[in-house]
Amino acid sequence: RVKYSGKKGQLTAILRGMGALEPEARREVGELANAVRGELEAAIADKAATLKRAALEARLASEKLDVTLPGREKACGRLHPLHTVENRIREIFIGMGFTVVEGPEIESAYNNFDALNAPADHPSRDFQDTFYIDETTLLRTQTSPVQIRAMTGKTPPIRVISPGRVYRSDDVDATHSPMFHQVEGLVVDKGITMADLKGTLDLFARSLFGEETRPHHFPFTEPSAEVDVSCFVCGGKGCRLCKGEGWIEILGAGMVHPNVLASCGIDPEVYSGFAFGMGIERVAMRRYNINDMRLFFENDVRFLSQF
Ligand code: 2U9
Repeated sequence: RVKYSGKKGQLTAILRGMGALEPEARREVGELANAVRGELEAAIADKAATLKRAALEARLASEKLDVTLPGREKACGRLHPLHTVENRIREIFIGMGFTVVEGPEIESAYNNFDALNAPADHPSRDFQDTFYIDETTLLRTQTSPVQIRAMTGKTPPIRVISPGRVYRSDDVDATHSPMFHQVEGLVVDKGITMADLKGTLDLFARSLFGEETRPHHFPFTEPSAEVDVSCFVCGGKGCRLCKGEGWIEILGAGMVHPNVLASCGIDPEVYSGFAFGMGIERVAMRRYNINDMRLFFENDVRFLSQF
């Protein structure tokens, strides 16, 4: 292009020189020069297209993509089994009209013990059994104080559950940990009886574990109740984990003491209520047939990725 039609090109020189020619010769040279220019431009365009195609082919050859190769799998996180079980428990109670309430893990000894009618000499108040921050502040040993907060200054009906972490100065073994998870529940209204407690827990246990659930007689205190599940290691025959009993406690329950209602400003002559509490780790052990609580906290992905 530069050699023939550039500024100093040969064809350009001829076109420029045409002014000096006789009119006759100028017409002849003009026609010829125009024809040559047309052919030149066509040849240049053709060559440009060929070069462009060759460049594309070279690129396609060098950047070849094998679409039959297997894809690279994305590592995807998932819920911890304790969270899955907690979420399921939340769903079941929300379905029965309960509200979920949460509260602080650092609590006053008043909310954790006194408001719950725990006598001053109760063994769980001991410095050996509870993590105290100072004389009046502690790591909650149960989520009951959340319900004390939910009840104080409120007018029944009250239907709440409180899931969360709790702390007890226990030695670690297959069914104990100094930090574990609970869901507690509380219902206060006019005319609440043990029958409401039994119906609620029965529906809960059937929803969570299926129809092969049965009430189990708990003869030691009254009115109290306990929900046991057959041992997740021996299936009920009796072994070291269940201490030969074949059953493992997952939930305790009973009627709320009138003093507890009164300390929250609710008249026990008018209202009554029931409460229950369960350990989420033990529920999850039963659900997934896990024989050691420590597995939940070791964070071994080979264990966690199974859920
Ligand atoms: C208020 C009043 C009473 C909560 C309750 C239990 C019985 C119970 C244990 C089960 C296994 C704790 O996780 S565990 O170790 N819980 O036996 N908890 S009644 O009672 C309340 C709660 C709130 C205001």
